Amino acid sequence: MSFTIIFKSFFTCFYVIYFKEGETINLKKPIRSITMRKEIVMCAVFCSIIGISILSGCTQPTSPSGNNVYIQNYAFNPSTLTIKVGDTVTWTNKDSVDHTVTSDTGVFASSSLANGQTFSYQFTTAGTYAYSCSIHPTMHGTIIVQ
Ligand SMILES: [Cu+2]
Repeated sequence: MSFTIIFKSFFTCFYVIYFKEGETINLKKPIRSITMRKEIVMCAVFCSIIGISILSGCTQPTSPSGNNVYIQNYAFNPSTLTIKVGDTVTWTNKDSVDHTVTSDTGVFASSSLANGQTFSYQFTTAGTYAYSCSIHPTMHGTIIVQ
């Protein structure tokens, strides 16, 4: 899907240039004009940037695999994670701002996590553990230990 968008943008642009020049699309035809070549290169770069921007805007954050929680876009992802007794959960801060992983009932508490930093906690008792970020109290997550 990603490459399709970039490819489409590029060829739409390519088509516009050819159309503007009063020619039809013929990819086998050599591009003689240096100005046109420059234009096309610029266009390709521009379209790639646009394509990538659209993509990054459209891409929903994907949930990490295993007993991992990503802290991204001011949210815990997944917000609810179900694990087994004895499992260790690792939180990774993917945001550029600091966050914490703080149990609502005082069971665990991380220090302030900068971008790329992680916090792990092993759950040895079954139950439902609600937690939040102490810096941003609107950020909530739940670990269900079965
Ligand atoms: Cu936070």
